[in-house]
Amino acid sequence: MKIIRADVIVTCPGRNFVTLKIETDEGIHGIGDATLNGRELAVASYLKDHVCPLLIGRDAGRIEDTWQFLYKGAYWRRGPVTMSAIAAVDMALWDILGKAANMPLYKLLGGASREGVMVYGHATGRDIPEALDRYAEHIEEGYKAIRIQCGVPNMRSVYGVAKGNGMYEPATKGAVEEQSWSSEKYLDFVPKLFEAVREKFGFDTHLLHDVHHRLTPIEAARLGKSVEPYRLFWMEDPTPAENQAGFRLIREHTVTPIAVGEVFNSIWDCKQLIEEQLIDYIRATLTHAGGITHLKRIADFAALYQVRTGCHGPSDLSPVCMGAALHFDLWVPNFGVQEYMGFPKEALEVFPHAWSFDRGMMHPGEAPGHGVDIDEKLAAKYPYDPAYLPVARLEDGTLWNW
Ligand code: EZ4
Ligand code: CO
Repeated sequence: MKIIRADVIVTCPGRNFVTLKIETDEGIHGIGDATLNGRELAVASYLKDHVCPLLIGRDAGRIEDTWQFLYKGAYWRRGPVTMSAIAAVDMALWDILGKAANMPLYKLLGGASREGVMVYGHATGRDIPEALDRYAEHIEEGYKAIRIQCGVPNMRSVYGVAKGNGMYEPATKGAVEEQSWSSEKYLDFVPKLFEAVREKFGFDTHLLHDVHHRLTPIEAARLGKSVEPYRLFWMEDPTPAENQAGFRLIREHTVTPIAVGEVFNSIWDCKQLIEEQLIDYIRATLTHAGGITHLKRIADFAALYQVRTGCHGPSDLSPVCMGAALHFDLWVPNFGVQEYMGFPKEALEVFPHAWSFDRGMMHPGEAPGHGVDIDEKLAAKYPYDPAYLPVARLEDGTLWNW
């Protein structure tokens, strides 16, 4: 089966998504997600201008060889743009293989390791009472794992809190939003949030929290230690992870589990973190970390060290990534949890999908391939709408980690 066409579709049904569609001479097509929030057109161009022409005439079934060809053949290895582009090709080819075999992707990977995929939702509030209300709603909906984020008193803005009553969306149109940050205020406040959750709801739900790279290693160590009585499922991205050895400092001081890696794009970003058992969950995703072929490699390596998966699943990864991720999650033996933020209604219409949600558990469905398609006519109605992720500044104006 030969590849005869490869097209990039950029669409904004509620938010921007980049999709690669690969067609074969046997009439089977597959799609892959290539969305890199705030830098979408760089990946679209990488695919359109540099990768699509190379795909024409290739055997659609040689997935591993195509991955190696695009990775090694670029000479310039790794990086989010390159790896998201390779991921989209990889996802589309696995989709084609599944359709050709008339099998859902999870069966091709080795079959289901569990009945369903535990996902965590986001409970966010401007203050503790509001955050607790959202937490209660998630319990009502059946969620077994819930992330909580909350406004910090006397801080102008904070990560992860929805602006109105709608969905949380960090990217803004036009200018880059400048947020303010104080590690001192946050560190004083956030243990009270977890205390309130455990006091009100007990320990029956998994409690998660995203620090979003804001602390230094020693501050993260202090946070982890101070919240041990609330038994977090994980504390996510406590400090930026370019320096993997920095996590030793956190690990020496606390047993609060650590999840890292939503911005990672290759196994090399987490090699030391995993090998030295400095983390408990690896958050690398299909779209940003080289697709199924590469995430499989990361997960298998992580399994040797009892590190489990916790794939990133924000609304800025498309429903295509969500579908493929659920197949991956259903199979991967060392599964931990999957993030699920939900999608704008228009996005769910543009991407017809086989996956389903039921009381905090998801299933990829039984459709051949990854089970997600794109309605190109509908997609064309939502033209690209540039948006940027925010930045964070300390109260004296110093640019910080967002
Ligand atoms: O801020 O995907 O855990 N989830 C997150 C996300 C990220 C966005 C950035 O595009 O940290 O909400
Ligand atoms: Co995060």
